[in-house]
Amino acid sequence: MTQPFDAAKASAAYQNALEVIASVEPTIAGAIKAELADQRSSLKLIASENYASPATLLTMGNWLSDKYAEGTVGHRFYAGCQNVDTVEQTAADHAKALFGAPHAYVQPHSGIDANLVAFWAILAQRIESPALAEVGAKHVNDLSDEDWDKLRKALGDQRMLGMSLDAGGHLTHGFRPNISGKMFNQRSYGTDPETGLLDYDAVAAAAREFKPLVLIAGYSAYPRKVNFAKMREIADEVGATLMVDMAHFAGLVAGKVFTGDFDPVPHAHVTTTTTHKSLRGPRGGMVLCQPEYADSVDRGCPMVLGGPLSQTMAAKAVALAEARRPSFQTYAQAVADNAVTLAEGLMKRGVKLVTDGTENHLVLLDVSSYGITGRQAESALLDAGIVTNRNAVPRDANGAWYTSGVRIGTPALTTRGFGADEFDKVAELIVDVLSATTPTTTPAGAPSKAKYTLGDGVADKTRAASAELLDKHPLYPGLELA
Ligand code: DSN
Repeated sequence: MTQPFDAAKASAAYQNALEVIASVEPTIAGAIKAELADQRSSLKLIASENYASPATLLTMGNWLSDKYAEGTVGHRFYAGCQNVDTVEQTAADHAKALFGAPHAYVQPHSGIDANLVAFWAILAQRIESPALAEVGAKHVNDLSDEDWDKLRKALGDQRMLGMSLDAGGHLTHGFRPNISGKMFNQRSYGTDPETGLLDYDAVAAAAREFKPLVLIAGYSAYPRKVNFAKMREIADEVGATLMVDMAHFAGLVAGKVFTGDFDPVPHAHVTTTTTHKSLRGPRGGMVLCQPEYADSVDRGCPMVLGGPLSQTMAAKAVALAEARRPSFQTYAQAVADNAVTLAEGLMKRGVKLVTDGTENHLVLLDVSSYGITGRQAESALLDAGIVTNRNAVPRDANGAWYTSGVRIGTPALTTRGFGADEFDKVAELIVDVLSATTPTTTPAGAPSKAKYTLGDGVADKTRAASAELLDKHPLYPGLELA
């Protein structure tokens, strides 16, 4: 399911590029080659990773990188931006067409940056403060530095309601380690303690009580669909702006797996995403929004972003063009189908999954029944060549560092062409490793949360079985480097 490409041309392009790089700094050329070898030889199951196409990757290595272009299309703070205008407009046009969005802003350098742009736009658009009238301004965007001093005090206590971290929410949804937790007074909604599912009545009750300015929907570790029509009803009832962070599942939206009530774009006032996860583009971010937020969103640079990375915007345009092809819908459906196969394969072998299944691209394993932490599971799986990441489960007794969970996603291996048979085998390999992992004992006699032993020969046996699967579905087939 890799995006089709001309292997001979891609091989020549990369080989020549590496030789040019090696003539200046061979260590870097070596690291680039080694990364391809590593990616080819491991079972990549990190839910937020993927493999972009050679066309997308090659688009990032060129002279577009040398151009400054702060501002927006047709309104730049530098001369000579006509080609960057073409790039940015093309990417935005593809994004609008792909997602059916009235407006798209493709400059954010990452998901966090996209969220910052969105937060700024919502504050700028929504704040009605006596301080504005006091200084004779209609809009936050019109304030002078002096006005800001007054307004900062009057803006206090803006509220944000988002999913709790242990239910699968994201740090940028109002949590303290991120600026969003400082800009906003945050409250979280969790999931039902019995089912692990989002309880919309509980979200509505929290919204009625808390009256947030921003209701955030979206997640990085919740294995289910979200009904965005219901979330919008809740937002409307309490006068909140609905912001959806679809970073994880943008590929499922683009590929029409999530439609109707489950497609965030028509329901949210502002939708943010990264472009490199299930969407399979270059590393970066993007904001889609309703027309009334467009002017503030377009002020993202220089309000909260540095100058646009034109080479990355160009690669976004290429990846979005790929995602508009029918083959991407086949890919997205396979990502979701493979997640179901993986979930069933794990559950039939006795693994406990949060929510007892999946409706998207990821599954969240609760590994506590193996007597190990998420950290031990993550490390033991890595020893065996299976790349995952530990993740808290709801109400996690081991906290956010050691955790009791492991998050596993299907986008990357689906790009390699893995199907139901392969994902069932992957489930078997994961269970073999977890079953053979035992915590060591601390000097005080308690089980360690970090150290472990893995049964003799399990890592080698798993690597050999993985290699068979990986050989059957090579990454970038036909791409050869000397
Ligand atoms: N780091 C991304 C993830 O792995 O989900 C989200 O920020």
